[in-house]
Amino acid sequence: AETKAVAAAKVDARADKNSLKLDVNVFKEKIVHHLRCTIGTSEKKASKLAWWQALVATANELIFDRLTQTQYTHATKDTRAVHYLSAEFLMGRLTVNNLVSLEVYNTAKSALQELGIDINELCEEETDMALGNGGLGRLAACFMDSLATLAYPSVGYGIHYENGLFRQEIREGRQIERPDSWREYGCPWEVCRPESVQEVPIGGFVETQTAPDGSIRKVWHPEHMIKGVPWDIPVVGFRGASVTILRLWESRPTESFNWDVFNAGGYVDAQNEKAAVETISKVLYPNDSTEAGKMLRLTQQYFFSSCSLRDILRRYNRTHFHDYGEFAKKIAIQLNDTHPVIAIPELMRLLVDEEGISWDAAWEIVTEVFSYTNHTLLPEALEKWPVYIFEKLLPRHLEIIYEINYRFLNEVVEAKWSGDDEKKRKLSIIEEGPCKMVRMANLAVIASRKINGVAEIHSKLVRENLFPEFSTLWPDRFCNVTNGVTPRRWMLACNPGLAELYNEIAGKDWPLHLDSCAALRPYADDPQIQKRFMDIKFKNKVALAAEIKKLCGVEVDPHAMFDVQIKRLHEYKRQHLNLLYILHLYRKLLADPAMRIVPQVFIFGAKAAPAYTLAKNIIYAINVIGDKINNDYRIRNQLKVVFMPNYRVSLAEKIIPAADISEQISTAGYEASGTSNMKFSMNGALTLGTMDGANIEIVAEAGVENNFIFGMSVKDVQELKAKGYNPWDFYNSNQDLRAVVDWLDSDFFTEDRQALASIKHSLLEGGDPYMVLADFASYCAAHKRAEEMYADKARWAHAAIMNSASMGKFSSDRSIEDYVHNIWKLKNYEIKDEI
Ligand code: GL4
Repeated sequence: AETKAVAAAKVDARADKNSLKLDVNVFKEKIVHHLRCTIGTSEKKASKLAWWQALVATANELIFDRLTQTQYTHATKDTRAVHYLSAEFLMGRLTVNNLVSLEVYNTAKSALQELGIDINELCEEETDMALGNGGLGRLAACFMDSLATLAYPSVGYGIHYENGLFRQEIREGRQIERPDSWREYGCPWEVCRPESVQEVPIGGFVETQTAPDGSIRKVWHPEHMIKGVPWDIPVVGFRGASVTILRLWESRPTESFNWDVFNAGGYVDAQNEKAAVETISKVLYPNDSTEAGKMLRLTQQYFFSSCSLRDILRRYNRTHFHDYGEFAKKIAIQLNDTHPVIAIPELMRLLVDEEGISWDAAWEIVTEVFSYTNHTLLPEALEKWPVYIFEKLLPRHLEIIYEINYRFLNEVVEAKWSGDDEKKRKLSIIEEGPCKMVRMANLAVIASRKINGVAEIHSKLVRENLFPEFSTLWPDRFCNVTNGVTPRRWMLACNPGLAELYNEIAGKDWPLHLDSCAALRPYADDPQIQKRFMDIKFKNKVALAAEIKKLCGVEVDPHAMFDVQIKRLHEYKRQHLNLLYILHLYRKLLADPAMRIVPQVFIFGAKAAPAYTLAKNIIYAINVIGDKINNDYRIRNQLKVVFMPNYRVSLAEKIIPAADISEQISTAGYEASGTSNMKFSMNGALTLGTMDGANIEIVAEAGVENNFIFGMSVKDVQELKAKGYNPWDFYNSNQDLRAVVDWLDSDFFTEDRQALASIKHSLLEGGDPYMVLADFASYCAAHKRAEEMYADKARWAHAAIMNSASMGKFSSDRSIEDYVHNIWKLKNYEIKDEI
């Protein structure tokens, strides 16, 4: 029974919490209290960083209480939960979002103001959590936000990278990579959980033991044990609906680590081995949609998958005492791409070798529990691991994979296509050849209950082009879940002006029911609303112009059309197509000095994988061409080109609300979904794009007439490829195109003409793999339409409003509901203040 003192303390705590939410004075006192008692400084001395830390400590009072309530509810109800395994979570900054979700942003802002501090400046102190490369990692972060908001029992599992995606500096136009030590001085949002440490074996050999009864047992004698230390980052649902945990594993040497070496006086050697283990969670691989194929990468994948599974088993067994009869009822595991697919043989191993369950029973559990999301069709992204690496790191897992494969080929494939060795060769988990490989995607499909793509067109291509035989075999396993993004971060928090407009028109619940933004559509032609909407945009453009001045030293006019392409640099995304158009405009302006165009600012942000030379040359080209154009008085400021360095989540939050045009110009069939396309539309930018990925669904909602669609369709691309694509045909027959391509091979822009010429080379001799030249003419025509519409202010405002007000479908809440209903089968629970 609760003592009176405890009951009274609870009442106090609750009253405390409420006053903290509502009362500026109480909030002020709390911040100062934390500044003094948590951070250990005073108002006079405190740096901005210290003030920010005190602000976070104050928010954490509310967050941890909600977390406790959430976990209590889920534990007492013994809920079914989803476990989202992802090598990447691109969380960005948390402060504004958490304050908004806790509904204390305005209280905090006023409290700080009274203390003489600008909340915006404090929030700039936070380093982005950049534990991901791009869309795939950011999607995982949006999903965490929605899971918490919809209060579904869930855990995100990933890697606690010491260094996230590299910081990009631009020196003389070139990308330089710098380490991103985001938590060098600690991160106040994360909590270490020593009580949940795991130990993971690796390396060594497998011994086959035969029991007296003739039965065979496999015993793995690992070479090393790695300690996994969990760090928890609470994710706050909107209005505190629930608090979900993102659990990230850090690798450390075990206590017993190399005790022998140590005792033998090998202090230095022992330190080396220690460093080797710590390397596992040291750094995020900076490749988006290319596999690294390195031993360390597989070690990372195995390390975090194994720690996560052990954590899941530990929690399950707290109430089920090693009776696995209920396991598949309580547990769903989502594999975010092939990165965590090693979890499949690992769960088999844990169940069969360590828990003593029969193979068949274990396989039944495994195939009930796992589902797999595919995020790309690019062949260079489909992970394959050399068998020899497996033999070295995970010998027992390799045996299990062979067993899964043997049963699959001889039972399933044989039953369907008896005697068809070609089918077996194609569907096998093992790719034969001089270097035998393990195909992780095949393993994922064979073991998963559901396999989904991330947009309608992509899911169709997953079925028809990537896994045609598998989808014949198991048609019901394949499905689509179109991506979404959280409107809390990507509208409410980053675009307060627009949020206020929706509050008035759609009511304050629109961030929970994005469909309700459609209430703005009837006003799309109302001059007053148009003015209001475009004034909000203009204000955002003024703010971005200031940021551009600060970061790039370039003056841009906020009245100009802001045309934005921000995403990873990759040939399939075709930043160089954009660049060719810029050259084309520039050339026209130089040829006719009297010409007047709609003033335009082309804004780029992109990181290139450090080893991707052509991508780095494209960054260089954007910078040197931009430099030339920006300083050419002859064109009278009608054209500006800026490359904003170190593109990341927090920069996207400043750029997107200020965009007029969203460039989504991938070769059709290559961009699985795209997610920034959704963010831009929500914020009233018009899409200039191809019929690819989610663009197709976006324009279906917002109206093709309100966007600028161009270029080949997926079918066109396939047909042209089949017929034999020759870029020279386009080069030779289009004078404008030839002129700009040739311009790249000149010393007009830079002494280092090689770098720019390499782009021309890839487009001609290189065969133009992404058909840039084939889409050039149509791309120019789309720009022309955009320029014409921009000149008609009312028409433009109409289109901008229609885009913003039609994005209900692209809330990540809808995506999560799709996952829940079609795949995870979860129930959510209201989280009350119970404990
Ligand atoms: C990606 C896709 O390239 C991107 O289109 C998609 O939106 C994202 C999330 O599903 O996943 N796949 C890889 S790999 N990186 C991505 O960003």
